[in-house]
Amino acid sequence: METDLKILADAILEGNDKEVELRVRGALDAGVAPERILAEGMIEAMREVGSLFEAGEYYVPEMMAAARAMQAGLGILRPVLVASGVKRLGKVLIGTVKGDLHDIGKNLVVMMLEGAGYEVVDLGTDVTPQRLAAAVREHMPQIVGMSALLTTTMQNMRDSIEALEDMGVRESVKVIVGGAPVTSEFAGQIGADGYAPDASRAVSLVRSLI
Ligand code: B1M
Repeated sequence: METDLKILADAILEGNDKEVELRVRGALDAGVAPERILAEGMIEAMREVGSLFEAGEYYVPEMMAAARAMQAGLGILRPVLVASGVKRLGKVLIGTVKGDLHDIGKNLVVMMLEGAGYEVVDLGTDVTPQRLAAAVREHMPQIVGMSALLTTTMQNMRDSIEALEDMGVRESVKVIVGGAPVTSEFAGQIGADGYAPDASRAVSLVRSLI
């Protein structure tokens, strides 16, 4: 099975979305746990994509192809991870911060939260602080989640928290943050209520905060 997950990872690296779909289906049919397919086949591959980009062996087009292939695989995993008909445990509003277009990690957090029974309002990517604050007013969630993948855009998390304060809604929500460059120290510095390093721990964090 390790070999199959390696073939899946290679298909993501090659940006071969059809092969990715085939391999994810195959692994599910063979009884491999979806969490394992995600962690060992797919997330691992994206880590490798990042290393190849850093090494100058991959450029943006390759990164985009890999991301597309990853999304294709997630499309197959989604119904398996997201349990249907579960009683909603609370509402989470989430988005990738202003200036940032990375959404694979955020989408995973959304899927895991939905799978755990939370209602999720997903604002997508490049969410300005003002849009976030207005959406909190409109949807009145218990939790606001922000994702950032760039060291430059993670600074916008602070601005977003300030926008929540300016709009008078900061006290009504708990703010959680995550994304590759984000740390719990950073979360503390910007006044967030919590940090999670990955999607499953984002679920535990939400559970502990609601
Ligand atoms: Co970009 N990119 N990218 N990229 N990209 C990174 C982030 C980078 C680290 C690559 C590298 O140099 N090694 C680097 C950032 C460097 C830095 O800031 N220090 C980088 C760069 C430089 C860029 C551009 C500037 C490149 C350019 O144009 N020259 C550009 C910026 C565009 C923009 O946003 N304005 C860019 C563009 C892109 C693509 C569009 C091509 C594509 C994104 C496609 C998409 O998302 N739809 C892309 C990709 C794919 C990556 C890498 C390779 C993979 C990201 C990913 O999906 N990882 C990435 C390298 C890397 O991260 N190793 C890279 C898999 C995903 C499951 O993990 O997102 O970390 P992650 O999410 C995890 C956790 O972080 C956590 O849970 C998730 C699941 O476990 N988590 C949360 C995430 N959000 C959370 C929120 C929470 C809690 C947990 O609570 C709310």
